[in-house]
Amino acid sequence: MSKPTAKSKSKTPPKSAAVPAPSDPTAAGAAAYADAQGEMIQLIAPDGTVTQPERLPDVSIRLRLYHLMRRARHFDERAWVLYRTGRMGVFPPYGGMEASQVGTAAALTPDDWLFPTYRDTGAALTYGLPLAQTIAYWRTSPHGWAMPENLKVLPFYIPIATQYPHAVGAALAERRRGTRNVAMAYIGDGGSSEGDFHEALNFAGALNAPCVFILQNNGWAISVPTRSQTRATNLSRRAEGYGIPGVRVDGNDVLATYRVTAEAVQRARDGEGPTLIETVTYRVKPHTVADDPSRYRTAEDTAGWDARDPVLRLRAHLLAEGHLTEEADAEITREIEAEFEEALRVADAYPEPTPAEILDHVFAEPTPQLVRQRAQILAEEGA
Ligand SMILES: Cc1ncc(C[n+]2csc(CCOP(=O)(O)OP(=O)(O)O)c2C)c(N)n1
Ligand SMILES: [Mg+2]
Repeated sequence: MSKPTAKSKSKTPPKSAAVPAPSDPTAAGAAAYADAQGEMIQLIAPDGTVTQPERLPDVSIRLRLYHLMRRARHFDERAWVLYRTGRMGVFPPYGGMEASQVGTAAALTPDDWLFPTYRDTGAALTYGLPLAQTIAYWRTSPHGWAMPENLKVLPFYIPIATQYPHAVGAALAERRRGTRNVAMAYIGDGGSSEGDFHEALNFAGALNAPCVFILQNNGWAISVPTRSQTRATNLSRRAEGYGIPGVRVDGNDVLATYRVTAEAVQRARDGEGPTLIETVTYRVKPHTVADDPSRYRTAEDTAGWDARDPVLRLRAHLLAEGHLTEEADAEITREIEAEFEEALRVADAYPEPTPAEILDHVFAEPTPQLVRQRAQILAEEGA
């Protein structure tokens, strides 16, 4: 190989320009959490100690939230293993964000609406998306694409922020129909810099839409730390610009996320309009199972978050208060594992998808173009 000339050398950007300095991303999530401590709602501290006893949900709700978080985590962990063995497609993990997803989704009733992003499998499972269908979805199988007719959950949104205006539309439709149902939509810190986010908040505020907006600040938009995305340091305050309440909550405390969301849902049902809830959490895992975060952040950065694990936090609380025993916990593990393996058997038994199915489930009634394209695919297959 020839030696690089001085000219070609000067074209290569210095390494430090391409890879952010470690101190920058390291600060992003952990520092945001530390900054937020004083101003975010928290009911139990990271070690499980109760900080606001008067606001704790009933024990039956606490136990339900624990079960749902364990179930969500199990899915996340199994998805990794299945991906590595070629039995799952590219999957965006949410491990470590269960309190942010489960606590919020559990505050809805089945008559409401849920608008999840690709990150929110934990929220969709909590809301009732069947396990086997969810597995099929992340296998990119058409068997996972059409949401069950009796479940008001939208397919996972991949284009950032588009779900927010859609949720406002669904909320307004519910009000026109004279119901008390609400629409809840999720977004990430990165998504909250998109125009759709701001338009939706303004639209919802101006028309007093029964909406609950969940903004999961997990410290990262792929490789870009929240700090570099915006100069705003408290994303819940974005609500002020639209005249609606903004709440900042410890996104790793499921009792807090549940309590705050249940209150926002109630306000929306009572005609008091939308709320923005920022859940301060952290994306401990890579962006997707195909991402390598060691290229843009350090292992120490993520390690600090183990101590704030949402599942272990609630577990510590329940054990300390005598609401959970080690035996009961082991039984939950057995139950969750058996449920998942059964769902996997069901998903494995779905017939192999055929190429023409890629056009099914796009519209309720296919357009003339889709009818033509389907016929063409079938003809090519037969050829
Ligand atoms: C409209 C649009 N622009 C860009 C992308 C590419 N993209 C995929 S994920 C992502 C980062 C989103 O970060 P955030 O909103 O914080 O969500 P998180 O992945 O952390 O859950 C981007 C820019 C996209 N999917 N859609
Ligand atoms: Mg993010």
